[in-house]
Amino acid sequence: LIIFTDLDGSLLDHHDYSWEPAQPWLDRLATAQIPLILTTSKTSAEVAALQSALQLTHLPFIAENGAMIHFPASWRPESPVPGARYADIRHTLEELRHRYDFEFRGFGDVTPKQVAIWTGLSEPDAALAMQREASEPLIWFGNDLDFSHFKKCLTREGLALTRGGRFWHVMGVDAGKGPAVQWLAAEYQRQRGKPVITLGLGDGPNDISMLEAVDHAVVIKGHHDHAMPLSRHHASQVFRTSEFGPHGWVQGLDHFITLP
Ligand code: 2M8
Ligand code: MG
Ligand code: MG
Repeated sequence: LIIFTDLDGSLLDHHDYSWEPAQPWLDRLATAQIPLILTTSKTSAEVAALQSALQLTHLPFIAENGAMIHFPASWRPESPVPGARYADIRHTLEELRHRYDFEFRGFGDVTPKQVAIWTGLSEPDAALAMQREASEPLIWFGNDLDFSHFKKCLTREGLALTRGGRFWHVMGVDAGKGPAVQWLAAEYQRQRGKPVITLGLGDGPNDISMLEAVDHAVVIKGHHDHAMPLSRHHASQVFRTSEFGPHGWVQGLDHFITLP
């Protein structure tokens, strides 16, 4: 078994980013040596810090909504991640804004103080969230008509939008949590020489491709009103939690896994 989990609004509380309710399950997974792969829109800098706090540094992780996959030092696979670079994404965004007067603000437009206000992160943590490599979170202030025009412009530039808990995220059209999860699951399978079973947990629209890529999916109740439709062609089961964040995360693992 391999577990892929979203962070904000899933393992971490949407408001205060704590994972306390999940600690007993984290301990159980560690004892049973079940890999827990952090799969998030956060930056590599943020995930590295969290991996240490969660004692998961021996495991790979997926950052920036699948645009970045990181391996522990003992792994030497070829990096599968192509895709857009942050500087190019920013360049495209600035050009589109200049040309069409689109009203949005990305992390690259503001100070750590502003990101801290938007997110509730401390300023040092906000600074880590701003160390982006391959995706840009933004807030859209314009109208719906302009937004669909904005989307079309991004498509023409080979970029796509996905929705996180608070932000829209701009990234390369081929990136996504789903493809990254598929790639890592295949790599585990290759290393182990036998099929692996996968379980995924997530609360937001940007988690849908991940939840569709795993065998068992936990849809954690989210602080948003986006429907979370899953087209279940391959997966065996979907469980939807009644609780938010880490409490829902615990419900999901209780539902699918029995461990001492
Ligand atoms: C951003 O991502 C969240 C995840 O769902 C969002 O869109 O609301 C990320 O850019 C991340 O780097 C940051 O830590 C997080 C803080 O809420 O916001
Ligand atoms: Mg989330
Ligand atoms: Mg996320």
